[in-house]
Amino acid sequence: MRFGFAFGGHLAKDKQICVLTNRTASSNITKIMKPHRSYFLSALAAAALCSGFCFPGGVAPAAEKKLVVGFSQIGAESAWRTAETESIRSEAARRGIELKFSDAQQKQENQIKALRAFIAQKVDAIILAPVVETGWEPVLREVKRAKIPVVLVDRGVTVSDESLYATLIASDFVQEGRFAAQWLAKKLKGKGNIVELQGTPGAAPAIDRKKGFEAVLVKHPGLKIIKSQSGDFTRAKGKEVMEAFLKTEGKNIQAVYAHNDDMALGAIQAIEEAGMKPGKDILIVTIDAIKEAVQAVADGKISVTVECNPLFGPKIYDIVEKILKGETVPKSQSNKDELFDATNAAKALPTRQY
Ligand code: GYE
Repeated sequence: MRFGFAFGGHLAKDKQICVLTNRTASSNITKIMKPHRSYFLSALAAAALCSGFCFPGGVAPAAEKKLVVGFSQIGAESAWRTAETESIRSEAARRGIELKFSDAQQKQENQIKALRAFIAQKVDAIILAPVVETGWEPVLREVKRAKIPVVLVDRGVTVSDESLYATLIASDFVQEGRFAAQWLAKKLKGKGNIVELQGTPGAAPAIDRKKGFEAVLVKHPGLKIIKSQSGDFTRAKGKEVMEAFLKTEGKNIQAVYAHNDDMALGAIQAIEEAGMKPGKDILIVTIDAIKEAVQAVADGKISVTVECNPLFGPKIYDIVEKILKGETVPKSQSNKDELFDATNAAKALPTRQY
């Protein structure tokens, strides 16, 4: 007698095993299903079903247990993040995975609470988009003790023990910052005053995008960041901070470096309201490549937007499923991203997915 068991809606054909009695079933299964509870429960349920009534020479119906994943999302501060949420939610639905979604409204304390709730709910895996880099060790230790694997998405954490998470999937933020600076240095011929709109303080993309940008600036002493402040990755804050920059520096500003498109779009409004032309009087370089920003590049208002792909859904569940099967996955994986300027923005627009 053989049976298959279903995992996240997919039948794991390679895990078909012979079940003679309930006892042998359990012992076989324990070996094969390690290290995760969900496999174990699915298989036990299937074994119980089979011991009650077996189909002579046939295949017993598969016992299904839906894979349950908790997703602690940062918030909805940018169009990029909304696209990421949508990708992770829709792919869960497509695969028949039950997704427990929690929106932290940009607060780490809410994410810590969400993680504890996921432990109590005994989810099979946790996806965490950490708002800031530090302060995660205690709660990640609790998750580890509960034997729940954690997949970090889009932002990294700083921990002394890397076994506290299974893997990180993100973009290379330092490289994004470098690309933006290289493009600007070339355009301004190594000379000019820049104002910087930083992301959320303490967030990996804010730290690394600054680092990458400044690493290039060191080679161009004529290029200077004259003002730098956080706009929290939001359009409203980006506009507000840019208004303040314009008040104190005005025509002294040659370029804006925004850590994301939403802040750049806010800055455009501020520049226009001050009676200046974005893209002419003041150049704008930014990161994310959301559709609206690529459109602004095509319209000549943004000079360049460096892509940072938020469509993690398919990749993330491939990884979660691998981890739950006990397969090894790389500790970190980064996306391959492009850059959009006047040479390719208009052409790219019809196929932009976010
Ligand atoms: O650039 C920004 C968002 O963490 C990479 O967060 C992400 C950043 C993205 O709010 O738009």
